[in-house]
Amino acid sequence: MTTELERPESTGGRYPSRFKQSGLKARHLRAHIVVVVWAALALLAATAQQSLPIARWLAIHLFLLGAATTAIVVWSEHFTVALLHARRPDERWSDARLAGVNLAVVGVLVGVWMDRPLLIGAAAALLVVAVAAHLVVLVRMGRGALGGRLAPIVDFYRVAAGVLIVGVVLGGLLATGRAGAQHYAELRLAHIHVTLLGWIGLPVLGTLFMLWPTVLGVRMAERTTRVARWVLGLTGGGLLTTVVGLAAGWRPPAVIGVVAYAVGLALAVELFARTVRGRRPVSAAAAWTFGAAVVWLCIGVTTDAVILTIRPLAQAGEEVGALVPVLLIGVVAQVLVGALTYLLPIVLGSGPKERAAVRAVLERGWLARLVTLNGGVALVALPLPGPSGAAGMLLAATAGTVFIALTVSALVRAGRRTGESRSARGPVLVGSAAGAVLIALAVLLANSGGDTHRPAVAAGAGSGAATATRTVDVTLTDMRIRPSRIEVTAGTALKLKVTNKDAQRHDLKLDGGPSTPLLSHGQSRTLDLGPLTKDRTAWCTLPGHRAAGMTMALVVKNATDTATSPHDGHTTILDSTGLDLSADFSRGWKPRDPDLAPVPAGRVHRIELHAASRTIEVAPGVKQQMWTFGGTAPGPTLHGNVGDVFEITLVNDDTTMGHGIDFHAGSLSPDTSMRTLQPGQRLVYRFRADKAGAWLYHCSSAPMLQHMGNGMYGAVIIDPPGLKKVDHEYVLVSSELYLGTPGSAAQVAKMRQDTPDTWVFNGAAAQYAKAPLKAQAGERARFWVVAAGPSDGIAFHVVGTVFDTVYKEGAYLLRPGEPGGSQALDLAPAQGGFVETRFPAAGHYSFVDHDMRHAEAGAMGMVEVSE
Ligand SMILES: [Cu+2]
Repeated sequence: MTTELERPESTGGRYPSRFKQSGLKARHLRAHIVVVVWAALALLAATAQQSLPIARWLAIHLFLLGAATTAIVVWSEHFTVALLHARRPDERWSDARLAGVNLAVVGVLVGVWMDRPLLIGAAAALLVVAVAAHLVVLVRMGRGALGGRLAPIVDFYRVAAGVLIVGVVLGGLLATGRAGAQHYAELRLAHIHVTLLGWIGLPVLGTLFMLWPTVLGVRMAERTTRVARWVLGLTGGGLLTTVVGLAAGWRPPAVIGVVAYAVGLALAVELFARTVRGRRPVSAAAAWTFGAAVVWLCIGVTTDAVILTIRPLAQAGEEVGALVPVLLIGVVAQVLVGALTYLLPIVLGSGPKERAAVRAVLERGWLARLVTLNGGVALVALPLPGPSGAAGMLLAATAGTVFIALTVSALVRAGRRTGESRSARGPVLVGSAAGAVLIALAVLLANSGGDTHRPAVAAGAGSGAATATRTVDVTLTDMRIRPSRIEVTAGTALKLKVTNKDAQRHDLKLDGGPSTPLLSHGQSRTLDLGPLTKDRTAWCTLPGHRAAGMTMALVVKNATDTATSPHDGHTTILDSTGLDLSADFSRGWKPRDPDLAPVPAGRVHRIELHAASRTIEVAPGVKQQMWTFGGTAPGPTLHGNVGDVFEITLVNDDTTMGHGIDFHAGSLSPDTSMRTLQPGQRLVYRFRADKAGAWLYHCSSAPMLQHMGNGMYGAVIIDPPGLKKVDHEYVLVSSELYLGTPGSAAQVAKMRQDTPDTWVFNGAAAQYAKAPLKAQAGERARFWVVAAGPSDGIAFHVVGTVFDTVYKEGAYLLRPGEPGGSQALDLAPAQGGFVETRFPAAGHYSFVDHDMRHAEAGAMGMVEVSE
């Protein structure tokens, strides 16, 4: 028994006959345009990782959920018809299912983008319905159909559809926050395995059983049916075991399942390898592309098994996550490329001549593209330092972009012939696809320009032929340059081999040049200084690093010029001229809203925080560059109940330096969650607020004095259980403020000496004196106070009132009805609490830091109480 697919085209096969029905051809054309548009959007998102929120998530899901899913739904239905000799399912329903899938995908993507849990839930439900309908059709086509010896392949599609439903449910739980905090890491792992190895991996394997010999132009091996059954049993069963193991947080079954999957994969690969003959394949381009994809799948599955074996599940997520781009590009993109290269000519061409023409377009430069793409994947996969990963992505993206462009051009040609193009729809779709590709290309080109690998400029090199030469190893570590002082005799030609051993990036610049580029961890550069005739200094140019002590002196012995005063560098120093607190803030200035917003619905609170520099009016008429979380200093106040989970995505939008974050409200190992993120990096910081209190959060990157002193802090308020409602609930974060260029020597000196220019509530001096809080006589108010420092605490007092409630650092010191009263809430740096009082009558009640140096310099405000 043979199927039409077993007849290679080169032998004059009848396969294309089905596509002669122009309706089917037009539908396939449309479906492929959709695939191309999804793929192009994914490429675009992948290039925008620095600027777009959730860009990495978007790129992965645009590609897998958009492009790959559309392709799998279309082709699995088509192949099922062909393999089972079944009747084609009703066209309109097929279209409806495909539309449902695509609509659902749009809903999921938009829902996650805009953080709308309801939309995510509804879209996920629609996706489940559409995929379930697809599954039903695949199952029903089996009934009464003749079947063939390739019938088991259809089972791959059926199992995959069932698996996608599981994947969507898991993804929905994760995206809407229903997964909870404890099992988040394990469920995410389960989601990744189900979707990548199941929904994508199984149809790919199944299809290859028939497509591989077809592409090679050889007969299918006799034992294909048997092997296919075994492979499905091992991979499907293994996947089920893995997912159950992961979901239950139990490692042994997870490992066993992946190993079973790997054994199944090995069986398939063995069959594929034996199918290869010396003959010239029908499409060498498709054959090599499929071959490469299978190799990456094997590498991915093996690495996955190793990671799950040696890492605790809670920590395996990050490493498995690093595999995702490898599988995405190496396997999924490559299988798509191979399948389209072989199948599109069959779909689009109506005779051998036309087919050959389409194939010629799609195979243009295939060998170069194959090498580029796989070289790129290898660079991404290998644990090489810094820029090689980005270079790999760029290579792979270039190959992908070229293929998309070729596909678009093939589709455009076919569209012209089908007559479909007479309606406006075809050109519009093709046009938008082409536009997306062009934009992707432009972004890629734009992004590829900004590398820092200019060679170090040699100053005076070569002029000291007769002088002694000395090379010194210099390391950058712990915010220090070691050695910090080098002495040489006059005329010595000096070379510095600079190595960065710090987790943060640093560079080394000498006064008057040369300088190294920014060095990542482990990178080194040699600077040739030539013969040294006078003292010189060197430092790290990253903001604040020089002030924190990253300087080095090069001292010439016996030199006539013994001046050792360091140069002043290139930082402009803004001297504090004293603040005029009686002046007005600029027009359009708005005070920071001091009201505590109610606890948002749900037990999981998701916040995306961007670390970025902003210029902010910090005192009447005084603007200052601040380092911020979320564009404000202090950063946004988080509010929750005991037991709530906070999922903070920190994105470092700062282009010049690294930042991290530390939430005092949760307890967890600082090692990974509080690490420094380099520019463009992101981190998901998840903690459960198990204890009530007014907590500080702040930047966790060195030097913390500068990062906090420049504004990177905020408050987390966790209500104690049973907290009574009051008429007004305010949050006041107190801090010092240091004017001047952030990181400059003068500003950092003020921080070190604890001589701030002003003390402030919520980031601006005297702001609530200019814009008083409003209340009515007899109303009850609660003041949450957090002392952010970085160095000074606070004695919070409201003039004209007595506090009847004091809650400090997790406990009540005083409750209403007790005989005592309180006058000030004293907090050391990083402490927090609240006080409550009732305003007895109309009037102007000042609130202050009762350290009068602080109050008079800005730490004061007003509650205006009316009748
Ligand atoms: Cu920072």
